[in-house]
Amino acid sequence: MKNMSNVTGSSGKIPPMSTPEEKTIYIFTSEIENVAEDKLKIAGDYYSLATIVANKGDKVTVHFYNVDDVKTERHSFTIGDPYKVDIDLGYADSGNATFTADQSGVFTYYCKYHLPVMTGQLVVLP
Ligand SMILES: [Cu+2]
Repeated sequence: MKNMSNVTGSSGKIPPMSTPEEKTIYIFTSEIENVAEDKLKIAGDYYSLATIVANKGDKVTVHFYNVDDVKTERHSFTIGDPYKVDIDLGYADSGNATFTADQSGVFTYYCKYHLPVMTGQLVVLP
């Protein structure tokens, strides 16, 4: 751990840890085989990527693919405030969304159709 007083500039403010960059993320729907969804009352679906890490200020583009083999199954990649992302896909569909990660913190992304299991975390480092 660096002594923070050494990294403050002449303005007295702590400079950003990195310069903003463009990040491109690819996420697929995925499924645990042989989950008896009706009996267990839970979905076996998940995202191919459980965590997205970005630095504050990054321009993040998410490409999301519904590769579910069930033709009636929809999936979404959704983040609430402050990013308000909603990629909602039918069978064999794909979509993308771009946002600037201007607020640091941990934000849940989730599929509207397969809660509580189909979730992940967007981590925006300060
Ligand atoms: Cu889903």
